[in-house]
Amino acid sequence: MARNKIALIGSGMIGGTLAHLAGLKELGDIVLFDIADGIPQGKGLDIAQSSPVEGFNANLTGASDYSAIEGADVCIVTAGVARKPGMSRDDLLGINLKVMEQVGAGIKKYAPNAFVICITNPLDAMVWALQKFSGLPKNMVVGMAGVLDSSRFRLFLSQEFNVSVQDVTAFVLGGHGDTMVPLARYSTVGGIPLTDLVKMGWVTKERLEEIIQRTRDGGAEIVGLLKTGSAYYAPAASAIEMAESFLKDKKRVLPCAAHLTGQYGVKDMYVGVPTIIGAGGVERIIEVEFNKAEQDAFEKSVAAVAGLCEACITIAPSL
Ligand code: TXD
Repeated sequence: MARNKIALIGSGMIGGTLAHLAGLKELGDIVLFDIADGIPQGKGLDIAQSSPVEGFNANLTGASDYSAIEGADVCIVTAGVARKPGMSRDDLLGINLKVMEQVGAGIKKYAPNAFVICITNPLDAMVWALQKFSGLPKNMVVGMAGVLDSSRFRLFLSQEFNVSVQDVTAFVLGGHGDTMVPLARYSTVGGIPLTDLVKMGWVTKERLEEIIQRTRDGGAEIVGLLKTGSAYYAPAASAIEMAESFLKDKKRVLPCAAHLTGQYGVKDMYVGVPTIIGAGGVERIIEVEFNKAEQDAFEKSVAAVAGLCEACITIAPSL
């Protein structure tokens, strides 16, 4: 059986880490793409030169021409710019929206059967625009945010309780950003919901609220430390988990920004919800019941995403 082909559109910090992880996990042959000529070629060659030492088999190539992604099974999109001092959110949105238009056209032409994972910020609006620009089936285009946000929540909880990260599950819904909705009722340690752990005296409500806030601010905490960029190891690992579930038809239950057609009362928008990812892309969206507080938080988050989509339509009326 021929190897799968993984196209990484954007070969910056996350793109390079994605290539390294995809190689180490032998997910397939890897094409790094970027407009910055030399970067994808250089990173591809560097990682390929680690393969004899690590003992993995994968061809890694770099390109600045979309024809190189032809026939890709998975495309992971990180192309774009990150916010720099003095830039408004709208500036970032405008620039990255143009990038999504180019990327969408490239995918439509050369990899129309791919499973597409968008990472570029502002995530929920960019994945929505990318699906429209590419014209790919909505179940084959998803955004990565929930796996990362949940992973951050899981880490902080495991540290708080001094238990293995493996035994902590977490549930984070809504848009990626300040309004994300970590759900304590559906997050567990060894199957015990956090709300029960509060009753059992493992953690106070106040302390849990602090951990939830740290999760919401997870991206900003890293930016504050790095100063020159944003997180890339954990975002790359998260997208690889999604790609692997698709390629191996694992049917993992993963929170992703998925296209909603009425679920949770939301239509034609991408918002973070629990999904099942398998060979059919997003095979199912899981709808859970909210209590009043959760519903309010989710609606607030959806409103923030809707605002971003409206800003996109103002810039690109064809959307
Ligand atoms: O949870 C999440 N979704 C995120 C999102 C978590 C962390 C970071 N997140 C966002 O991912 C971040 O705000 C950025 O929008 C993306 C990529 O982050 P990364 O850290 O990898 O950014 P880099 O290092 O700046 O890389 C971006 C690359 C860079 O090499 C540019 O030359 C390239 O994108 N680029 C392009 N490639 C192809 N085509 C076009 N038009 C293009 N424009 C820039």
